[in-house]
Amino acid sequence: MTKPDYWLKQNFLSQTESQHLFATLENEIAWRQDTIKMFGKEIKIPRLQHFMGDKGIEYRYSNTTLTASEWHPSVNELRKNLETLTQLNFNAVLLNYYRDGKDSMGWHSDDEPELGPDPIIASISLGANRRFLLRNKKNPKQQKNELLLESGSLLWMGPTLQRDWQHSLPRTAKNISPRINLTFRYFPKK
Ligand SMILES: O=C(O)CCC(=O)C(=O)O
Ligand SMILES: [Mn+2]
Repeated sequence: MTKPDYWLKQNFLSQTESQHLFATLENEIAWRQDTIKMFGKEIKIPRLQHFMGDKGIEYRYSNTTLTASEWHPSVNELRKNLETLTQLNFNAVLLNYYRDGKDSMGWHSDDEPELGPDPIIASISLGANRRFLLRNKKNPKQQKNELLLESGSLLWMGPTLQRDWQHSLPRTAKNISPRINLTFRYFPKK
C-alpha cells in the first residue's frame, strides 16, 4: 500500500518559543477573511489568512489572487531556520488563523502550477492541536492517515504528497482555542 511522503517533527519550536510566536503573529499580522468563488458564488473561507513572501510573488487559487506582503521579521527568521534545516529555499508563506473549532480547511492538494511540478512544503503549527487528514487520490477508500499537529511541530510534506494525496483540517465540535499555521513554499521564478 502506498505511503504518503511526509515527516512530522514534534517540538521543532519549544513551547515557550511557540507561545511567544503565536502571540506576536496573532497581534501583528493583518489577518483577512478572503472570499473564493465556488460554483459561481462568492463564499467566505472558514478561517483567516495572510500571504507573505518575496516581492512580486502572486498565488492564484480558487479564482482568487493573493499578492505577497513584506516578510514579518519573526516569520523571516523562522524561514531561515527552516532553510538551514532542510537545505531548501522558501520564498513565500501562507499563514492561516483558525479562530475556533468551526474554522477548517477542506480536502485539497497544493498543486497550483506556480508552485512547480513537485512542491515541497514546510508547515509549522502554533496554538491549539488540530487533526490533519490525508487521503490517497487514487484509492480514496483506503484508510485515511491521521496526524495530530501540535503547537511547535514541523510537518514536512514531500514532493509526491501534493501529486498523490489530498489533505484537510476538519472542523471539530470541541471548544478549542485558536491555531496558527504557516506553510512555507517555494515559487520557482518565471
Ligand atoms: O492548517 C494546516 O495545517 C493546513 C494548511 C494547508 O493545508 C494549506 O495552507 O494549504
Ligand atoms: Mn494545503
